Amino acid sequence: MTTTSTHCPYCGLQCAMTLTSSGVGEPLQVAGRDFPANRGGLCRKGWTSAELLQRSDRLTAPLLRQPDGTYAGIGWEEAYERFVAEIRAAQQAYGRDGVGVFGGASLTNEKAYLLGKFVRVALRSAMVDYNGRFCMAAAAAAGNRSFGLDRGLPFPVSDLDDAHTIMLLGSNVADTMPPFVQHLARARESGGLIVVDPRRSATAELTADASGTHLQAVPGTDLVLLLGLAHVVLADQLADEAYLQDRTTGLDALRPILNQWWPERVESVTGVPAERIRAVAHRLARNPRGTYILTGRGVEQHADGTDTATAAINLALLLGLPGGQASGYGTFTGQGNGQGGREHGLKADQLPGYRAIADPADRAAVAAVWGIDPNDLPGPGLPAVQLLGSLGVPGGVRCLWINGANVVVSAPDATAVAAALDRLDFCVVSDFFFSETCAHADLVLPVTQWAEEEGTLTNLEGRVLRRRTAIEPPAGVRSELTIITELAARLGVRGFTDDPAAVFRELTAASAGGRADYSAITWERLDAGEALHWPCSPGREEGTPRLFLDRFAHPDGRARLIPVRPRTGEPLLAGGTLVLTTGRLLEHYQSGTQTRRVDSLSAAAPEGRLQIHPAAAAQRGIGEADEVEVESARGVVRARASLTTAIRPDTIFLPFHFAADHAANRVVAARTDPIAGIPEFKATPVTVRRVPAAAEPATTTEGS
Ligand SMILES: Nc1nc2c(c(=O)[nH]1)N[C@H]1C(S)=C(S)[C@@H](COP(=O)(O)OP(=O)(O)OC[C@H]3O[C@@H](n4cnc5c(=O)[nH]c(N)nc54)[C@H](O)[C@@H]3O)O[C@H]1N2
Ligand SMILES: Nc1nc2c(c(=O)[nH]1)N[C@H]1C(S)=C(S)[C@@H](COP(=O)(O)OP(=O)(O)OC[C@H]3O[C@@H](n4cnc5c(=O)[nH]c(N)nc54)[C@H](O)[C@@H]3O)O[C@H]1N2
Ligand code: SF4
Ligand SMILES: [Mo]
Repeated sequence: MTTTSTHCPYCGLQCAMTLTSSGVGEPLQVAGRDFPANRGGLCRKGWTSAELLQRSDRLTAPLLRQPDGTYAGIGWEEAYERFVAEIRAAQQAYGRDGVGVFGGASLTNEKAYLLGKFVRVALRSAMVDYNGRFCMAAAAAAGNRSFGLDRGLPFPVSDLDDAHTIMLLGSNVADTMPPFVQHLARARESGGLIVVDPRRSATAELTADASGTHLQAVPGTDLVLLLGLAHVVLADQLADEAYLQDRTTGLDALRPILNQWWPERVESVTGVPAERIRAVAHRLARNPRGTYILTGRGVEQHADGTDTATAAINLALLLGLPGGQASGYGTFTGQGNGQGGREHGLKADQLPGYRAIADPADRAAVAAVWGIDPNDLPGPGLPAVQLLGSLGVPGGVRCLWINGANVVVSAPDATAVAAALDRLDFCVVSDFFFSETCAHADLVLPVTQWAEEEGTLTNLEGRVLRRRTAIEPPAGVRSELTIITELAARLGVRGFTDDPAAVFRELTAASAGGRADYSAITWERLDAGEALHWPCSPGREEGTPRLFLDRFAHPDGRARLIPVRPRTGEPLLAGGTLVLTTGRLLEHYQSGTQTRRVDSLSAAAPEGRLQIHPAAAAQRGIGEADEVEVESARGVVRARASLTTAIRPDTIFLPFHFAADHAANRVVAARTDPIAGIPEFKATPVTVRRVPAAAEPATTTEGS
């Protein structure tokens, strides 16, 4: 028997687990392992994660699409040669930016770093971005703008254990990070759990036990709600004047905006009663020590996501929370390596160490590590949605490598994305299963899974963790580190290695002096179990569990209060439309490539039901379990209805884990936040109608 200590393959909580093998070919046994984030707990996805290692539909050879549309297994040598020939052809015909890469934040730090380096150094293309753009981009942009730095939680998760008041905006941790719920225990008991969600989600339900608060705001109105809370803080003199004086700038520009958002006016927009707004503001101000404000995708995945996250930070600053010993603002990093993925150069505008690709000093620092002239580094490329929009059109990317994303399911306007992939001269997808996106590839490359590889990831609190090999990969699969190194060699570029420890050493060197500085972190220190939160650099070897205690990261050490205003334009609800919001089920992960293949998870949640209020359903003649169509300007999605009073009557909810006719992203538009480029996944105006059973006349289904 061998036991390996590692972490779950899925979300950003990165629960610690052990994998025990009782022999070659035997299934691995999963057990929770003690660790501050999960304290031995795992959710259903973690418990069943090892089932995916031995599935018979695992990809085990490169697949090349044949003229008749079928796929034939080929050798790795042929796969590399073909891919390189296509790269050369596309770059010759269309220039360097004719080739691009779409990455993912499930990749280890080493893979993310090497892939970013490959694009900039071997392809010399600007065109790289990743699915973290769909996820963390708004809160990241807001953190950078307000604090001068973005780390999801700027404090250890376990600090929350002592909190008496926690406001969660648009986060459903009870389903998305179940072991995290234990960190809410004290706030729940103290009546200080405040959840803002248009649904009475499993997390909102946690407010029931000790008179916590659930604010059921209209989707997309969180910015107004936050302005209203901040209004009360100023009007009722609850602000921390000394903190504002010493640690912030910008109040003068913010004040006139806040003055306009008194609670009764906010109620008319958000649907949240004015008295509850006042009560919540007073609760947040009661004792700043022990108070936290946290945001999730529900408030961030909007066309005004950056401004909404900023409004949450403004509120926290007025109360004096950020940079306290036992208080703060934070956001929940979603994917397993959502934090590290955005630090090591997969983002169109960034270089390793969370450096800016447009900054001359940052370019020079990274170019020196890579042994190239800074002038040879490309500039910023296109953010994810725009990158996908550029595929196969004049001036756009013609040859694309997707590595760690299932965009045909997870990107907005999914039908258009599928068509864009089909316009490419050559499309390569690396995955361990034949995802829906693989079906649009010319070449599919099979890669290792988490338990078959060594590496590091950075969890939602900026702590760097070790992923370890528990089992040999099937013959025929390769790590991305090997694939990248082989491709670089064939492109005649040196300086790439597939040894994860060596890549880690290189990335820590490349991060030295950057915002996310890993330069004092070593593989050995991680293996010894040290808790190392970045920045961790010479002179600061113990790492930084809590950021901003003395100063914020702007040159003057102060945080910025930013004058954000509600968006203007068309109201979401007009002429019988409903607002569709989308999100997650406990059982499924993301685009579902993995969890839809786990039998117990698929049995528990075989399909994505449309949550709709009984009143909205009755108006449309929809009954429980009826098949319905949801239609927007972009397309139509099908689902069976699930009638529930847990959702606002003007709002419907669909999970996005399902494919084809059931892919929620067929109706979500590719509308993005102007600052962060994050798509508006959380508010789409739609009409809903019942699909008649085969024998019924179609005319009975008219309605909206
Ligand atoms: N089971 C499971 N867990 C996961 C994942 C998964 O796919 N499945 N993915 C991981 C990843 S990558 C991420 S990013 C996280 C995401 O974790 P969460 O942010 O918790 O997940 P979501 O379900 O996307 O959205 C959270 C809540 O926002 C609410 N919401 C929708 N619109 C609005 C709005 O306009 N305002 C407000 N205030 N709330 C709104 C939804 O009703 C939902 O309950 O989860 C991680 N964990
Ligand atoms: N409507 C709607 N859409 C959304 C969201 C929403 O709330 N609503 N949420 C968005 C968010 S927050 C996110 S994070 C995205 C995520 O969505 P996706 O980008 O689709 O993410 P995944 O499904 O995690 O991963 C995609 C593929 O990568 C593969 N994979 C996993 N690990 C590896 C690896 O190490 N290497 C390689 N090569 N492949 C790997 C998986 O098998 C899977 O097929 O979806 C976004 N889409
Ligand atoms: S909460 Fe996240 S990290 Fe923990 S077991 Fe579940 S999916 Fe894995
Ligand atoms: Mo995410």
